[in-house]
Amino acid sequence: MRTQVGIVGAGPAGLMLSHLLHLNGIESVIVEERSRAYCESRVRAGLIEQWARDLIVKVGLGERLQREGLLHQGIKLNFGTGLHAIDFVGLVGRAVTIYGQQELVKDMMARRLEADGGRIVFEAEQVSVHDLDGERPKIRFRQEGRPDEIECDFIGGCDGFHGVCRPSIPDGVLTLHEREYPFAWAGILTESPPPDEQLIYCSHQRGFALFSMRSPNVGRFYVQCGRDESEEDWPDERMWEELHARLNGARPLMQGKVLQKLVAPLRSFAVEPMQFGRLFLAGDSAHIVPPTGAKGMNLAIADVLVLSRAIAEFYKTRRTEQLVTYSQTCLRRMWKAQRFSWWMTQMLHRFPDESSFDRRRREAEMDYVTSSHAASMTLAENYTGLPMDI
Ligand code: FAS
Ligand code: PHB
Repeated sequence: MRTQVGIVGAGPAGLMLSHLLHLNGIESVIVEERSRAYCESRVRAGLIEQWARDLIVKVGLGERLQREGLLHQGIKLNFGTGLHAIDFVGLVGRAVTIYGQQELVKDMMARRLEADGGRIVFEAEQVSVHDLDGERPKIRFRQEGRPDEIECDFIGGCDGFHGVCRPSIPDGVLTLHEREYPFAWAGILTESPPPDEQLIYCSHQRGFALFSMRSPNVGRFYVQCGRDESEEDWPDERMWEELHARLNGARPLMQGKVLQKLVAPLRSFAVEPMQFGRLFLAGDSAHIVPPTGAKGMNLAIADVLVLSRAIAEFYKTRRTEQLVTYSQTCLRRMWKAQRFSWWMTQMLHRFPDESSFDRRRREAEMDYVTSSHAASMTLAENYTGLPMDI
């Protein structure tokens, strides 16, 4: 099979890249190891930055998001002295949107496959990439036991943290940066109304907690837990007990049926450069941020916006400037998102070896962020998404 751009992975990065290329008249084929149903049911991100929302609407993917997404004008921090609102619109004139990642994936799948007749190879096995530093890179895979190959001009490595694209880059090319946090998040999706119409980030001596949502009747709640704990360690009773304790009576919390549960370790990870030959890494395949800043999916969309423009320039003019600067352009934004995500994580979580000095310092930081106009503006500016020309 031959196409212009071969893409590995049908997550937010791969699907958005394929769509943006299509809008530029560029052909692409996505190779995905899972089934369509699995990709559309994977519960992950839930928060979309202002520019990303505007882009999704602008490129014709926002019809359902505009109808069902929840527009949030701010968040609340809950610590020692109670609930503190951060008014994004008042501070920086921007908001965020709560809309499940799997809902966005469903919308993008429907557009690619049904509306635009795009190609996605699902349940591909033994996927591998080849000839990355040549003019004709290739994606090889097996489907229903039969070997197949896609020859292309460029490969979009959108296969997430555990994919094959990044590890296919020869040793010595990439520089890895990593920070593992001594805790994880235990999260539930539950048929109960969130305790507030806005997200509540809690910093409590028992640890961090987050009260997010997917709709006015479906809550998405997380608690900080031990890095080596698993879902089995978090039976529903214990989850609700900790959620009540860490909300600390700031709002009433109604319990409901737990629909889904996961435990996810927190890490900060990044590779430089995000490109090798004709392979361009985008999204979680190149960088992971702790979810405290809600940046992961937004960064994936930012990467492929830059990549789609660079590839469109190449096909229009054969000029390669934007392809050459792809990595440094994305890294600049990614490191600011890494900084903000680390900062939110260190301010709101209790570190196991934390001294009383560190605890008091964190409390002073939360007090400063919620009582200083300048400091809350900085949080609002980063949380709602640093500007991106769409
Ligand atoms: P993805 O991992 O989503 O997609 C990669 C795709 O590649 C998958 O479909 C996978 O099946 C496929 N694949 C993997 N290996 C393959 C192979 N060998 N061959 C073919 N296909 C392969 N981000 C936010 O912005 N906001 C949030 O609120 C937020 N909350 C989060 C909560 C949790 C618990 C977690 C775990 C993450 C959260 N994130 C959040 C981050 C998350 O959303 C990721 O950043 C986002 O999924 C990244 O998208 P992709 O880069 O497309 O990678
Ligand atoms: C979510 O809704 O899943 C969510 C929201 C904000 C975060 C992390 C996760 O910081």
